[in-house]
Amino acid sequence: MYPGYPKYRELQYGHADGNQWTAAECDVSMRPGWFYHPEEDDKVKTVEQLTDLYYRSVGHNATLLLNFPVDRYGLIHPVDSANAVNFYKNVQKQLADNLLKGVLPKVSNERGGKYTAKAVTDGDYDTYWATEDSVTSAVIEFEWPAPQKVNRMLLQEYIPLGQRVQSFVVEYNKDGEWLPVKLNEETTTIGYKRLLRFETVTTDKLRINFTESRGCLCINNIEAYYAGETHDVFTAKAEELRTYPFTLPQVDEAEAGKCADKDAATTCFVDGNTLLIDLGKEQTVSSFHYLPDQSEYNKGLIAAYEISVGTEAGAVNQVVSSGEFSNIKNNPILQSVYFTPVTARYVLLKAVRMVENDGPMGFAELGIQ
Ligand SMILES: [Ca+2]
Ligand SMILES: [Ca+2]
Repeated sequence: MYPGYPKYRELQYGHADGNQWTAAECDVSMRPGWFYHPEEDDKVKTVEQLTDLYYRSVGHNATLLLNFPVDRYGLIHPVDSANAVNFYKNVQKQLADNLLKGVLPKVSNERGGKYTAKAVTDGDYDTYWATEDSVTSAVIEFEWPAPQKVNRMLLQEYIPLGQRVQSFVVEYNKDGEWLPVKLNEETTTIGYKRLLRFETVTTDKLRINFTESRGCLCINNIEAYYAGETHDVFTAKAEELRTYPFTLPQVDEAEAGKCADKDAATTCFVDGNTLLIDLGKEQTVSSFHYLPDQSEYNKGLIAAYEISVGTEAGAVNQVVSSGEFSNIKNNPILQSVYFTPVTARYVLLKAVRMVENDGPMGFAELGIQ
């Protein structure tokens, strides 16, 4: 790599199999452009926008480079200055009290020697928990003497030894059952530093299930926080809905495409009361997302459901969740169901009860994660 390197797409996305680790840089201006214009004094990035930017850059393994356009006197405008200072204070406040400091975790595998689990909460950058050479998946569990509110996590890999983690799930314990936290971002990579925002949970047990890694795990730091209640939204819009790729084997292909086109205005209608979803290969599955028909008639609304999974098309019978899409008739927004992560290729949705008794089920969008 050198200045003027022409393969700029590689610089943006990198190579998963590359042999060098490079820090990414997130280059942003406080204002709509790179120069000062008085008519943009009311378009300066707000504290909320800057805080969101921090989580999406610094919290995603990158450095944040914030540009301040100076005004015609060579000064930073007071609005820019105040928003930047309050942004800093806001991040400091959200990540003030590390709830995992000194908590001794339990792990499913440990290399031994100095690479023990307590290295992730000792506040020392150069100590890390490692698994044995052949072990590329493991669980680390934290327990508090009393339930805590939590909605942020910070994870770090010991980057001098490379970026390894390929997927993980953060789970909390609710009445003896492990459930994934609700978040609106992928949990695939960690790298130097990853910050996660998720819907507040109150729990005495938190765990991270590292499901896939390119080599044994080397994790040097894990922190958890309660940032207070913020305006972050953990329910995705149709165009932002993340999902594993899938097909609907029992539905006409053109019709099936309408629930996977990221377009809330197109709806796939399916006769009967079951829908089989094929992920093409086995995946770790922990949530089901369903955007109902968004036309003014909201056709084919499902009122009560049962979700099953399986590894063979003919035996999709392990029930992972059942319940009601409450208030779907009056408020047909994206419905999300979270359950204990399970390995499966097929997901079967059964409409146990429809809002209207006749007519097909309607799916504007579907997502499986
Ligand atoms: Ca450490
Ligand atoms: Ca659609």
